[in-house]
Amino acid sequence: MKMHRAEEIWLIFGVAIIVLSMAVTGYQAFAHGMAPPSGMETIDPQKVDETAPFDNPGVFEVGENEYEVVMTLQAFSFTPNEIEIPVGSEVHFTMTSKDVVHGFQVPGTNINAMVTPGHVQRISQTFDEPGEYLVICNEYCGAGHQVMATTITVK
Ligand SMILES: [Cu+2]
Repeated sequence: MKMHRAEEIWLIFGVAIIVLSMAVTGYQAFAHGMAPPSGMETIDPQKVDETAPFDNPGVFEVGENEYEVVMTLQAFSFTPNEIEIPVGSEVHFTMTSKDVVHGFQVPGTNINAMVTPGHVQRISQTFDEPGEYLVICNEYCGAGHQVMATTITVK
């Protein structure tokens, strides 16, 4: 096969780039032990009540206009049940389940999380509009699933 000199050069150049990229990626993955980020936090679901921060659920001010809500979900309620925050605050929810899989959804916002036993779920939201926000469990969790709801009051 007859090849033009310029074709040959570009072919070598192209193959060299592929080989080099594979070598760099391979070196990073194996030699440095790289893995995709997971950020998974686990907790013993039998010991939620004794494990910080879930031994003291509630609404905490963590900064200017910034709140953390430490929450446990259990059949068929949310603890704390009353959440009140000022308008415009950023709220960080830290949640876990004490029994089965529950959902944490606030219709009209982007909050929609699955809260599973043995894991810590984190989700943040800024509430710019005052009002009563309905919170519902959207994962079927048992006979009382339909009553598992609460509200977040923003004022
Ligand atoms: Cu539930």
